[in-house]
Amino acid sequence: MKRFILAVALGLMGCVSSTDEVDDVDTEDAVEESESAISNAATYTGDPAIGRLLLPNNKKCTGILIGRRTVLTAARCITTISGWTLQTTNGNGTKTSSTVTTVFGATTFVVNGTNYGSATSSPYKYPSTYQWQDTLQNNVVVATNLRDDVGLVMLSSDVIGVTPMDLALVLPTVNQAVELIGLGATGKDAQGIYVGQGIKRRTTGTVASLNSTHRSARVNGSSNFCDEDWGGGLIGQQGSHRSVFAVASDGDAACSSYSNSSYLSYHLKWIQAQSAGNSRPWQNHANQLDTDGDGFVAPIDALLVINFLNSLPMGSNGELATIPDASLPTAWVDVDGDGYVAAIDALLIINHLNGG
Ligand SMILES: [Ca+2]
Ligand SMILES: [Ca+2]
Repeated sequence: MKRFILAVALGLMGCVSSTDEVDDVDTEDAVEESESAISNAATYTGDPAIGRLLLPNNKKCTGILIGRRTVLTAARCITTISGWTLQTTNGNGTKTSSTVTTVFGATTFVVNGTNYGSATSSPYKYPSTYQWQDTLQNNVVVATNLRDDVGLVMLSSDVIGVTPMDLALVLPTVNQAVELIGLGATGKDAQGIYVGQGIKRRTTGTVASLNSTHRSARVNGSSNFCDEDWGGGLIGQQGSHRSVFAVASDGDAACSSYSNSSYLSYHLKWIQAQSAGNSRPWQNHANQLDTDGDGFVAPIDALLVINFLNSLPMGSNGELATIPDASLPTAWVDVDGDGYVAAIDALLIINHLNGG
């Protein structure tokens, strides 16, 4: 049955290819804001899907709308940690937690000027045995070992009028150009207190290195993610499509040396499952028919689905895999957003092309 449908799809592809011409126009740069730093930066008005999370106990973070009611953030924003063990000598050493507890309760996502309340459950991706460990140097926290610092806030209702952002399907790469966007602090005042939170800011940088143990990407720079930017986005280009590659996780206390962000392609299956299909990580939210994300619906978008289907091993049901590997698509091939790649995903594009 599957083979028959594919044959039909391929036949239709031939018709479409011969009749449709697609202009080869580069998509314009999606970001035309200044290159200002997150520290002491001008405000950034783009990316309405990136908003502020108001959490219990007056805690605040950044969140990114990735489904109509799914907000991506850092696990550290929606958990509490306790049972600290200090092992220090002359102010140097480690500080290790023993317990991680999910925060339940009133959480508000402020997006595009509107407040949305959350459901009571906030899944996070830390391993169940996770221990948070800070490194102390002269009594100052200078690094953490955050790992899989990925969390979701599920809203009680759909966000209206804001297109969710798309997740990158591939890992970031070293030297990749990225944007750092969040609503955190600009730095510290003379008393050492973080200031300037609550305003969206943007800076740019390049990925300095990847940590495969913590599954994070490091960006060095004198202006960087700062307090309350956690949960913000490390955003770059996958092909010609602007996508969220990683979630802001931690950095140096002065916000002027480095940051680490948990990359997301490893967690797409988890995100799909935890959001009950709401986030649809293998779907292009801006236009689900545009699987390569170049801004046009063209035969190549259907062909990418068909090629991926044909590359699946014998017996595969098309369910998208758990972790990045050779079997994962590098295009947003799940047109209907059900978490599987099937002939229907190609046919939806082909039918659109034939009808238009
Ligand atoms: Ca396309
Ligand atoms: Ca599908």
